[in-house]
Amino acid sequence: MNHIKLPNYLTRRQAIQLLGMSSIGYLLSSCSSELTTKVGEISEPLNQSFGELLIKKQLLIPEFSKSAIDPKALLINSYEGTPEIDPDKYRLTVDGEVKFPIELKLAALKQIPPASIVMQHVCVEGWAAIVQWGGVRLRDLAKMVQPQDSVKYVLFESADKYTESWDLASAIHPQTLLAYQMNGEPLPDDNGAPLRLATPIKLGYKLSKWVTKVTFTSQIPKGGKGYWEEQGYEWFGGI
Ligand SMILES: Nc1nc2c(c(=O)[nH]1)N[C@H]1C(S)=C(S)[C@@H](COP(=O)(O)O)O[C@H]1N2
Ligand SMILES: [Mo]
Repeated sequence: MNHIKLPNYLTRRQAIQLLGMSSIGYLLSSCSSELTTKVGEISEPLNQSFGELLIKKQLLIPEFSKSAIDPKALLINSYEGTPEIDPDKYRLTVDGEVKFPIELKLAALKQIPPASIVMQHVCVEGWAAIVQWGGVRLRDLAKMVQPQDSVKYVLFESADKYTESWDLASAIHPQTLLAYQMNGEPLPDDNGAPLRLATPIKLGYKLSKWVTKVTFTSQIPKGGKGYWEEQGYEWFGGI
């Protein structure tokens, strides 16, 4: 709409109505100060502290029914094969800008009240599958370590050196899990045992398998956006 000359007595909003543009079209094409406000609203959770986000009602994605689960549809997608992890020696580190960093054994993780979700896993390579995941809510781990107000992002490290970085709001969404169980069974090694990310709000490549470390931080380090993101995949990776 920047190429179209509009009478300058019209406000931008009236002009948009005249041109019949949707607000999203407006959002994408406008360069007014209203745009800054709108983008600000969209990225607002990034500026919200852990405490605020915890009490904020986050939109829940409807679950699929158990009968929709299709185990064969879930393909294995690993950039470098399955790493060997001794479950007895395994520890999950949760650290960063937090009040109480922790290291948890699997047995300790399994003492946290579990959550389950039946969701669609979507891989950008062109396949999708309905899967049930069971495990701990990442928000419950966050409550344990208590991120400081400076925190905006969460970094994930995996045993195969895969890395991920997320916005805090998505990480502590009530449906975001660190799963140790899949389709009613213990999580198979190839699918990320002993612990992997699962959530209906992010694409497959955001869902790190074999997670060993979760770091709450105010900054994503240079080169640390994520394994695929550093090669050009979109960072937010929302569904
Ligand atoms: N550590 C690690 N996590 C990973 C990957 C990987 O290569 N390494 N691949 C990602 C991609 S692209 C997808 S689609 C899913 C696949 O999960 P699945 O193998 O359990 O189907 O894992 C994601 N998490
Ligand atoms: Mo993927």
